[in-house]
Amino acid sequence: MCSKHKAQFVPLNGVEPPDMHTMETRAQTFFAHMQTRRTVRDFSPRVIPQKIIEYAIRTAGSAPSGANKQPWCFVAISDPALKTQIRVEAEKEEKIFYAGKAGKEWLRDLEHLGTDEHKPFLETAPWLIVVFQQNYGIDKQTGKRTKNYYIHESVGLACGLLIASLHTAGLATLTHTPSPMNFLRDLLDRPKNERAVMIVVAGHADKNAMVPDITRKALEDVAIFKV
Ligand code: IYR
Repeated sequence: MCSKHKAQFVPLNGVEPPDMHTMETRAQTFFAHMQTRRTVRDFSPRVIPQKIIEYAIRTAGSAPSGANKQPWCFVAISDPALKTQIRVEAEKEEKIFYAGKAGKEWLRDLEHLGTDEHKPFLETAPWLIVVFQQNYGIDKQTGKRTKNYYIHESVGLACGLLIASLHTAGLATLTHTPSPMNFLRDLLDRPKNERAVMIVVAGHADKNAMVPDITRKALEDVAIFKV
């Protein structure tokens, strides 16, 4: 290692890779598990312990990020009054969106999902996790702006892990993106360097929950192997 770089290294975790058969079984098992994840819009009010949400956020925080800046903040809300405020503000925006702001093509593309401006799940679901991206950092000592890199990519990866963790815990999730969602920064007292990117709604699905009949693209439609 070149001595002018201030890199400090520690040994990798020391976990032995599994044999090929175990590897394939694990990959297949994880695939089958993730295939059962669906975006859910009908939630049960059943309470979910905060501990589950904490683990999911810690898992999200294990995502790779540009220069390891970890440019994210997760605000987890179970407070009913705050959830109501979020619903009221989100529905104001959604009303405008569905009344025409989205444009004809976008609204037509959403028809098969059955969505509209009503967002009862924002009050019904036990947890709303608002994910913020940090457009720049703030040095704790000097208070000066610091740079973040690949912010969208990093936060997107963290959201993927957040959803995978919640799904693995046995919870239903919804990635909700009221547009625009500037109101969330003010409502949740977040600083100017942060911008809300999505609300991850989490809880148990309602026992009568319905989901749209959609399929996932086949491997051959999304993957190209050059071997
Ligand atoms: N934010 C709106 C609209 C919406 C947009 C997309 I792209 C979706 O995949 C689903 C919904 C809403 O939440 O209803």
